[in-house]
Amino acid sequence: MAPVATTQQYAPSVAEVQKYDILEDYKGSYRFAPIEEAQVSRAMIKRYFNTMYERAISDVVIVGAGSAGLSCAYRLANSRPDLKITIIEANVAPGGGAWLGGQLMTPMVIRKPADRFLREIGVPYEDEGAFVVVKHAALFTSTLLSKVLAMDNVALMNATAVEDLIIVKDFEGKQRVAGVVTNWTLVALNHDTQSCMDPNTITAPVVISATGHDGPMGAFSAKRMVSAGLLKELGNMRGLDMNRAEPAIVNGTREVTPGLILTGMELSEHDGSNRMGPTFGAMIASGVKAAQEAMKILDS
Ligand code: AHZ
Repeated sequence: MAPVATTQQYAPSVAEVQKYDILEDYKGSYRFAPIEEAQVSRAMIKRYFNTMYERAISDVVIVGAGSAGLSCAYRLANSRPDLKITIIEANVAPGGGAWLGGQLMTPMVIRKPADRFLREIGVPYEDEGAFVVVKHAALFTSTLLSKVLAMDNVALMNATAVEDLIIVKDFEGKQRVAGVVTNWTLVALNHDTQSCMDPNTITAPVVISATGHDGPMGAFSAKRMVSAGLLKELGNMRGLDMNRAEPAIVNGTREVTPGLILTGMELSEHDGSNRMGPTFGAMIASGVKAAQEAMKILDS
C-alpha cells in the first residue's frame, strides 16, 4: 500500500488570518477550491486503511480513551517516540466519562499531587489547597486529547471495540496476552442479528486496558480474563471512599497477567477496590504509572 504523505504542519499567524478575512468575501461570493466527490472518499479511505494496515502490528495497544487511557497514551508517546501506540475506543467520541466532572456538572476536581500533570499539558485551574479545580472537564479532556492526537506515534481508532484478547502460549507453555481482537462498534453491537461477522486483529507485546468500571462496555479485559481462565473471579468494585480508592488504583496499576496492564477504574473491578467518585487525580496518575509499567516490559 502506498504510504500516505507526512502531515503538513501549517499554522498561519494572526496577521495572515486577518488578511484572509479581509480578502475573502463573506458577503456572498465566498468560493472554495474545486473538488471531486471521489477525492474526498479517497482522502479518507487511504489514510484510514493505511493506519489499519500499519497498526496491525503495534508496540502498545491502549483499550479505552477515557481519562486513564489518554493520560497513559500521553506519557508513553511523549517518553517513547519510537513506539507505535494504537488506541482503540468503542465510542465515537473519545474521552470516556471525562467530559464532565461528576453528575452533569462541568468542573473537574483533581487531588494533589496529580495537578502536576495539568501544568505539564497546560491546563489552567484554581488551587483549593489539597486539590485543584479545572473550570470545565472538557477543557482537560480536549487539551489532553489534542496533544495525544498531535503525536506522530499515536493512532486512535474510535468507533472500534475490542471484542476479545489474543491469548497465546509462549515457549514455556505460559499464557500471555499478545494483542486485541477488534470490530467496528456498530458491528460488535450486532452479533446477535447476523450469523457471522468476523473481527480483525492487532498484535502487540503490551496491551493496556483502560475500559473503566463495569457497564455496557466497561471492565472488558478484566471480565475476559475470568472467562478465559486467566483470573479466578472479579474482585468487583467496592463502595465510594475517596481516600482509600485513589491510592489503591494508582499503586495497584500493574501487569495483571503477562502482556496485559490494567489502569483506571477497570482495575477496581479486577482488585475489588473502592470507587472514588468525581475526583480524577488517580485516573491521571494511574495512566502515567501504566505507561511506566509498559516501558519496563518493553525494555526487559
Ligand atoms: O467507551 C469506553 C470509554 O471511553 C471505552 N471502552 C470500554 N470498553 C471498551 C472496549 N473497546 C474499546 N471493549 C472500550 N473501548 O473505555 C473508556 C473508559 O473510560 P472511562 O472514563 O469510563 O474510564 P476511566 O477508568 O478512564 O475513568 C473512570 C472515571 C471515574 S469512574 C468513577 C466512579 O464511578 O467512582 N470515578 C472516576 C474518576
